[in-house]
Amino acid sequence: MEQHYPFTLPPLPYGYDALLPELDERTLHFHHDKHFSTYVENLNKLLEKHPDYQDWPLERLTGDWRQLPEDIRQGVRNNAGGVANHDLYFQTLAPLPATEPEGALAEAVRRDFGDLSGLKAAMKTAALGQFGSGWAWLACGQEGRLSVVKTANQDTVQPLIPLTGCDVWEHAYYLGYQNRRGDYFESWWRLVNWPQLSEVYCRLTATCPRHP
Ligand code: MN3
Repeated sequence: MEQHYPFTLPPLPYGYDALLPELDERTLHFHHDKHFSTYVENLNKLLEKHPDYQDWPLERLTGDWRQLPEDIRQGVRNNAGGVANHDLYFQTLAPLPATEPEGALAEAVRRDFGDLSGLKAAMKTAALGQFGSGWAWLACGQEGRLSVVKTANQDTVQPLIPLTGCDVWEHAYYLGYQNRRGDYFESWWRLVNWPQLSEVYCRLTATCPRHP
């Protein structure tokens, strides 16, 4: 999200019923229009009285929150993270049918995880192993190295670049799955927009096929 204060809520990139049966309309409505929206509103409220930081892009707020004045430091950490993480979450899901990594990303998955089921297993372990609220991420590091990491609350994976993340806060799945985080993970996995991630990965690593 290339933005600075005042932040605005990006629209859901598909219909509220587009991810059925994996994610239901009510879950998407609450998750996007209430939870995501609240992070945006809270972040704006925090920065309202601090003009010095209003030109900081989101990536700087999430990366450099330690440099902020004490009265807004923790709030910006939580809410700028919430904005960045949810923006990526909704942008990197897509309606069924399920897809798979392509091109350079497919090769990187084989190199770093053996195969797609190896990556899925690592992601599931991270998603189920995150105690309490947080995220499991597929992230890109130096030289395009892929890794799976988990973060607590709304912390980001910086300085790694997140390709996609599974939100394991209960608000992401409780209406549809109650306490069954593993079932939610399986549904989330089927919705990952691999063609889009593949495109992002090849741009990050400058391995895109050249078009004449
Ligand atoms: Mn969430």
